[in-house]
Amino acid sequence: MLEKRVNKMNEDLKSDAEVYNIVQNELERQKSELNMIPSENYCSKAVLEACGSVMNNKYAEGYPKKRYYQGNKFIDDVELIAIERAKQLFGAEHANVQPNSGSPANMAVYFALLEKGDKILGMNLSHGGHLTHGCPVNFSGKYYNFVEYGVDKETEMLDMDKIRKIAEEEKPKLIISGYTAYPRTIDFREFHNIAESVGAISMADISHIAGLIVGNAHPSPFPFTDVVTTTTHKTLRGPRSAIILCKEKYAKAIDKAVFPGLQGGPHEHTIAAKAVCFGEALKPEFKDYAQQIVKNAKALAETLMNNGIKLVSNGTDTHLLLIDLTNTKAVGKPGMGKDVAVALEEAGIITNANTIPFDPSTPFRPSGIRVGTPILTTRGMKEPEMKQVGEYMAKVINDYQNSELKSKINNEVKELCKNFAFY
Ligand code: DSN
Repeated sequence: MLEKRVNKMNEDLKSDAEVYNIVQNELERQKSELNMIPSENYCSKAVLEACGSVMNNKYAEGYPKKRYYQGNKFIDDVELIAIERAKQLFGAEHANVQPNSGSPANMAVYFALLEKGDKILGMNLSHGGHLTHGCPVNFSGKYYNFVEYGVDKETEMLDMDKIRKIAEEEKPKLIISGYTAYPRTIDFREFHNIAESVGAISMADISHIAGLIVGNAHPSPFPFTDVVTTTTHKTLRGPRSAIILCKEKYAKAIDKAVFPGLQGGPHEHTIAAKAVCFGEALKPEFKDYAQQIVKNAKALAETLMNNGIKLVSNGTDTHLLLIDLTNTKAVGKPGMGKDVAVALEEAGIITNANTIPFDPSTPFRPSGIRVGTPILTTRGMKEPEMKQVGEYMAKVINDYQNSELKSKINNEVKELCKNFAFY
């Protein structure tokens, strides 16, 4: 069905042959490769259609019923639906659905609740924190005074006692939980308790696991966490965008920081697509999807570990696995993430190089590979396919310079993908 739609859309796109060909190539790539970047997903046909709808054509600075331009009756309708569905989905008191992406959403929270130079406690970037959680070259690291916690060296997991101690010593104004490369369950309740006990605001950036949270496959940060940000295109399987959810007492400040503080006209076509995404995630079958993502990640983890691949924290509770190549015998040296990610790509398996906790190499030559199961699960793959995919991955990682092997696996991957086409 979508294919027809895409093709129909592409009829008009043919007027620009160069772009048309690129879009067709990308469509084919998405179909024929195993896309395993944990922050990506294939959204539904309905979400894509909303993104490509005439809602694109309207300016709507302001908020529903309080716009600076006329002609926003239907835009208001769709934004109000998006807000109501977001609140219902997460059990949040307030939702701002206008942030264009995850980084501006986090920026809006800092702008709303902090002064320049205020202290924020966040996760060390090489242990899984996001750029906007204090990277020195990002606005966050430049404008705020970040102090950090990390994972325990032995378990490679969060140690809440240590985090509490740091919070008590540092007395930050904001404490951030939620990560881009942490495969284990996050104790949001304890994070909030720690924040409350030191007089800080608790913030959870649940971008990676939002879909798992609404699908009851990971504990929720609601209703206790003060502010929650999330992108909408990862496990939540919506359009490329973000939202902010918060307690009512922070609503005014958050709204003001998003508009007029940071953004102008909201992208109402994306807001329409977010409304569709939240509607889909409210359906009972989304819970099955979210839970299957985790089952698939666990099956993949087991196969990899059985084949001599070392995983950070020796497993996963989520959609994400982090491979430690320094402790994987066949590679066994620092800084090989990119080489192995390229080898996997040559075999039709798309992942990304990533730092691992206490990485002996640099962020430019990290020692890990980050892998996730949201897209393969969207395509309908289950545990047996994860075992197969894990075998493919292990073979490539354990013999990453073998061109013949990579080409053979690439052909097998293409065959596997034919049985699980989504678009
Ligand atoms: N780029 C996202 C990720 O891959 O996790 C975070 O912004």
